[in-house]
Amino acid sequence: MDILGVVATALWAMLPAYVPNNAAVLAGGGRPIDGGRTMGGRRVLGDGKTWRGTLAGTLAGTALALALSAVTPTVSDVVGHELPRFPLLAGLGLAFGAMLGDIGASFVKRRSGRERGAAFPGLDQLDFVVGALLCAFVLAPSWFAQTFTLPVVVAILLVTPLLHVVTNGIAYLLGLKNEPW
Ligand code: CTP
Ligand code: K
Ligand code: MG
Repeated sequence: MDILGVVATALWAMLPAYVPNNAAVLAGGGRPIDGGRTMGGRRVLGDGKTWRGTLAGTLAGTALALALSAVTPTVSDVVGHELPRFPLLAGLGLAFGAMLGDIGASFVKRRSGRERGAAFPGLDQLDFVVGALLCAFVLAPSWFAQTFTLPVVVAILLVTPLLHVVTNGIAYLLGLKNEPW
């Protein structure tokens, strides 16, 4: 596979993992997952991780995966490269895993004394990637093995932080997010 094919596959396969965090920003609010509980004097997760945001993000990413599957042949023709379809469990794994990774990062941030919204460079850009890949591996192992070859994973790890910085910067400028990360 040439480098464009690798990057196209990486971006396409991760779309269901990119969308959940943004959907959560739009839909978030309401009851926090940790119910306000603390651990060692700090919130377990904080007010930024809500049931509604998590559900909305998971549904949005899963729905996107199903929609992408429907247009995979067309888009593959346009791109000139055979892109993967998403079985339901693959889409669900990527979307829910992205949310879980983000939640895990908030747990780590609170334990390290960072308040809600504080930046944690590196973790902020890759938490959801690690969560999405792990969850997809667990829920759809054979699809995972076919799709995420080593070059594709390397491309994901290189391109995602750039995309994350750009999309969050835009969300901040549009007034949708309180911080540009
Ligand atoms: N959000 C949500 N539920 C989630 C993830 C995000 O409701 N599982 C919403 C919240 O309104 C949150 C916003 O999306 O404030 C931005 O998400 P994020 O930057 O991940 O949260 P922060 O508020 O920055 O909190 P943290 O420091 O814990 O990351
Ligand atoms: K985050
Ligand atoms: Mg934040």
